[in-house]
Amino acid sequence: MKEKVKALTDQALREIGESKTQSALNDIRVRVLGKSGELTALLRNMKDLSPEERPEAGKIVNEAREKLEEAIAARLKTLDEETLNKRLKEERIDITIDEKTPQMGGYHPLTIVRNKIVDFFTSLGCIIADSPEIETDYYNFEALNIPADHPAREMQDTFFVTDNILLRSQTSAGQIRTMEKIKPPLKMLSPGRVFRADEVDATHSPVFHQIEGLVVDKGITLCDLKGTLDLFAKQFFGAQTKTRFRPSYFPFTEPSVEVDASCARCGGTGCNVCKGTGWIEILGAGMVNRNVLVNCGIDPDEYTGFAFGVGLDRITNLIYGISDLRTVFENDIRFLKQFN
Ligand code: 2NM
Repeated sequence: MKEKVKALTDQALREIGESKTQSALNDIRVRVLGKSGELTALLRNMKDLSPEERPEAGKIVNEAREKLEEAIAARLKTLDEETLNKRLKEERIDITIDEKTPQMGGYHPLTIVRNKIVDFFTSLGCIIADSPEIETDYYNFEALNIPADHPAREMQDTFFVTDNILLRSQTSAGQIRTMEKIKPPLKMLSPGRVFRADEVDATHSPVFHQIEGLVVDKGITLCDLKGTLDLFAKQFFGAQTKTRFRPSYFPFTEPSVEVDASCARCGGTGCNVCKGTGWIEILGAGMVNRNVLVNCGIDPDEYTGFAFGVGLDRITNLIYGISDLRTVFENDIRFLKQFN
């Protein structure tokens, strides 16, 4: 018995010492110490011994078990350390390796200019109002004092979805919705996408961007319009910028004006940017037509308002000296990168 245990223990100790992996070590443990293991089998053989021999035999087997368990635990610790060291060595981060420079995204030029315009008018107290791109005839035309037989309807070729539903041709459609909801005093700005059935060329696109502003309160006059838009021009084209207001026509404003800014490139002496005139048209504006106010449930004898509309695409091209509108819509990375 004693010899058998010793032989088995020596053999197992040798194997434990030589085991190369945690799983090999576990196999040895199961084979020798497990429920149907070799050492356990020897313990079972005790029934063949005399009662006097049994305690001694039990002691021997238990000592062997303890010895083997200790050896396994020690070997496991060594193997775990070796595994960890191997991983630390293999998975070390090489901080001298070249970094992969991430490609940084940036804002689209239209977004940059829109944000600047939005910032300027919110600083004057305007709220920003969003509204549907798909509109009804009423909000896009009727409420804006453009009745069915009005020549202005022919001026703009509109994308109709049905007889009554269309892609908005101006963001003023949404300003009507806001005036219906919010009673004056009201100061608002509506940046958004608008649609007209134009052929694509260097200055036209069926999808473009408008920013319209609207102020309604008691005692608003053309002076407020002029002061506000003059400040806007100075902010955008430089403090030395002058503005001039030419009479114009829009169905939704009366009187209506076209606003020019002195050319920032030549300072007003005439160059190729301003086509020799010294002036650049930047927006259209006017005093909100009485009929429009009435359509929104606002009393035109109590309240007056001014409104203006800027073509974001045109202004952006002016600011960055972009000569072809198409480059702004194509989203060629080489073009966009220049604005970061
Ligand atoms: C322009 C020019 C002049 C305008 C008018 C309105 C509203 F809703 F109040 F009637 N919003 N925007 C307006 C006035 C737009 O764009 C060239």
